Amino acid sequence: MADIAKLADALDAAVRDARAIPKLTERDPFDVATAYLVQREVIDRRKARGERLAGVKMGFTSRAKMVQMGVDDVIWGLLTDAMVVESTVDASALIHPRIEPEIAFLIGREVRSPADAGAAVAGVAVGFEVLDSRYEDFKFTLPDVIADNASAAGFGFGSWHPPRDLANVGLIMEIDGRVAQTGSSAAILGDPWRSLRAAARLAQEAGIALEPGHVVLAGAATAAVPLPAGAHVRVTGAGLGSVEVTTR
Ligand code: OOG
Repeated sequence: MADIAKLADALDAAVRDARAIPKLTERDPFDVATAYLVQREVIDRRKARGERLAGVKMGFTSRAKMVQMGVDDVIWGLLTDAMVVESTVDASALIHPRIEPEIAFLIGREVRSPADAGAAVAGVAVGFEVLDSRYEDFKFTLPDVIADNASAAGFGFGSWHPPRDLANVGLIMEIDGRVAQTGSSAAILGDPWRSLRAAARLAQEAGIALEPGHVVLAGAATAAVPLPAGAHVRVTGAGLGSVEVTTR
């Protein structure tokens, strides 16, 4: 039987020391259900240190990401307020950060069921996610990446817009003025609203309440790119404006 506390300790220490660790399944294989228990335990530790749940993120909702990372199932992770990026990211506090464009949803009232999730959304925005796998070489199996909270390290979003059709929003991610990735929100499960409903379903199954003020990241529309120190990144979504971040 996997030792949840021990696995959570290893991941928690990797975040705090900004040091990569070997894949946890290498020594001690575990399944997806166990991986989610580890994820929960890691977040519980962060909460015990004063962090609050700020939302959830969906992962591997696009082909580009599945192919990039060699996995084939949708996953999710938990976001805390300490992961919110206002305008700068300290890359030196991370292991090997990457960034990817996102569509974000702002929850306006408690989500009672997956079917109710759309009506509970108060706003939509273009966003980004900073990923930082705690594993060596950014390589993992599905249970490893789930235990590692879906590589979540930080996230940001532009200004909120009224809920709208998001089936084909053009997304551009520029790094230092050069286009690094382009894509369409259609890459996110065909429509990011589908990803929102999937998040609501997973939250319900996990007994986690999606509450007013929480943010749901629908998942990247493109592959992620390395995020070096001293970079300036801008992600623009057609009709949604843009969001910028610099690294130091
Ligand atoms: C895991 C996180 C995947 C996405 O948007 O697909 C993800 C990773 O690639 O490290 O967040």
